[in-house]
Amino acid sequence: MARRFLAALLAGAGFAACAVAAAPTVSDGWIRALPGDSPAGGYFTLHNPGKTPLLLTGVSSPACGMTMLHKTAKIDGTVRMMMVDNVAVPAGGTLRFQPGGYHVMCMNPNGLKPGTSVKVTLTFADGASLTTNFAVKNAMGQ
Ligand SMILES: [Cu+2]
Repeated sequence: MARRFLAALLAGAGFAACAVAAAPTVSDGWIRALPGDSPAGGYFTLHNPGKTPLLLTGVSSPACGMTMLHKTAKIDGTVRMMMVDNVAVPAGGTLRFQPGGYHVMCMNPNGLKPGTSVKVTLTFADGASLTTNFAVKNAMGQ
């Protein structure tokens, strides 16, 4: 009886491992801490190994208070930041959130200390989420 239960458990674990293999990954996450209470930009590389597009719908961190997904773009010759509801990563694609492009805006930073790291959670349209550590860097990005 116990052996049978174990076999079922292992089969379940194998299935879970397969599902994880196609899960999105985040790398090179960092946040630019600015002096005072200035909003801080968050940057990272998001890879979608799946066979369908991945839709990022939100990013949150206890160190950010409110957050927004932003895109920096030139409109009528002026560089502006626009709020976006979501960001799509094509199947098998990689999207870099970087200065001058897509980024996360950390609106109410608290306790962002260069040299430390903070937990950041990405949420997707299918309800999945991914928590990872972002390095806190100074205004120079160091
Ligand atoms: Cu912004």
